[in-house]
Amino acid sequence: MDSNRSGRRRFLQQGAALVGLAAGGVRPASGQTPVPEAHPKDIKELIAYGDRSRFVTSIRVPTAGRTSPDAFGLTFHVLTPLQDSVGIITPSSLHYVGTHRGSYVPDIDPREHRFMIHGMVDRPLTFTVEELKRLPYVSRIHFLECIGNRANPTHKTVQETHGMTSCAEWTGVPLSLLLKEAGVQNAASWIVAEGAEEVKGASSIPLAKAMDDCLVCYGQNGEAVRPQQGFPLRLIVPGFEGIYQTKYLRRIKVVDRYYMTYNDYGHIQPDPKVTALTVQIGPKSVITFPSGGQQLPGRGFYEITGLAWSGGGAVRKVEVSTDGGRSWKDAEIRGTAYRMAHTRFGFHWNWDGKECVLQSRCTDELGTVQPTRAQVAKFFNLPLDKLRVPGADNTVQPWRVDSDGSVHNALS
Ligand SMILES: Nc1nc2c(c(=O)[nH]1)N[C@H]1C(S)=C(S)[C@@H](COP(=O)(O)O)O[C@H]1N2
Ligand SMILES: [Mo]
Repeated sequence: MDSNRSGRRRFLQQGAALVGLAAGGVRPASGQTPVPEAHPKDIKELIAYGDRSRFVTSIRVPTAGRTSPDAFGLTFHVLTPLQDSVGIITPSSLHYVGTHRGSYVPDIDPREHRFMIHGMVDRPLTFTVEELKRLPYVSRIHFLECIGNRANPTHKTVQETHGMTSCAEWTGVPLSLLLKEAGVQNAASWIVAEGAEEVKGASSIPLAKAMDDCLVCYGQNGEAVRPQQGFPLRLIVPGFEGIYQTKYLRRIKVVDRYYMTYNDYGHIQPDPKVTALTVQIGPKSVITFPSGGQQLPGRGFYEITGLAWSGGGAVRKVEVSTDGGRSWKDAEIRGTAYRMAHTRFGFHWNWDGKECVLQSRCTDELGTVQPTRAQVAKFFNLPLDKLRVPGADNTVQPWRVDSDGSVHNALS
């Protein structure tokens, strides 16, 4: 904290220098398109549904090495441009899309859609979307993250290393309310949630979690859930990995055991140590500025900023290291640290123009600390060199700033 206070003092002293720096600007990272021509859309269209400025060109990109849609017209994971993110909400148009195993985006007429709760309940229930909307609802800010969101040495930008996580305000009916209405039988212990598309997104979820904080959502960031996020209904399972967040939700079966489904193929690991470290996302953070592919114009003051999140609840603390992990100092939480939500942090930094490595690590409300790759390698008894983290990868991401101001993935 002390260092941050003196950092702020220096910040004020350097006011004049800052004005000069701003003119230098920061080169945009990859994933940016050239500025399109003026008035690409009819003015009536823009009045009906607004667009961003044509000078703002940040876009999603497919997972490195893939194209989306692919040769078969199928969508693959596309990544959020975290390097351009501000605050904690991901605009719906930039939310990552985790359409796994190559499903088409279903085109569902909400008037035709039905959602059913059945299995070990006293009163099986079927809802239309309109009927669900008549029930009491809540809005909560939660992140989603795909288990495939693991940094590797070939990734250049933060979009490539961490772009399979996004955060939105989700609106819907608490699943507990619906389950209580259906009357869950005593012997029940799991639910299976199923989506409506051809390769069904089905997952087994503990009943305790279903009764705790899951939401059957029809709203995303103040409007209907987007088709790529599961229109007209999607399940939000706060803090659990992406595969549990069933899109196009059409059925929840209450059962008395874990059901193996298509989702489990290649997903559940035989090693209990690995499996224990999946399901609930561990504490994780990443610096979004400065990050790989960006260019600092010169030495002087910068505000290091990034995102932290955890499936274990709220982020309690974020620390930043500017010397390759030798020393760590507390960053400031910007805004509110919501439970199971992206949390923005900031850290005053004066760059002396020498090569250095920037890292962040977070601690959640359970007191769990984000590990380094070296710690994970030791835990699994694997060589650190070319480590592919088993299960969920929540390791510390190092960015190397070269003396010319260029920023690189320090894993490469
Ligand atoms: N119905 C359905 N739900 C699904 C999937 C799917 O393919 N079908 N993919 C899952 C996976 S693997 C992830 S990571 C998240 C991604 O959610 P998003 O596309 O809204 O970001 O949705 C999950 N829910
Ligand atoms: Mo995923």
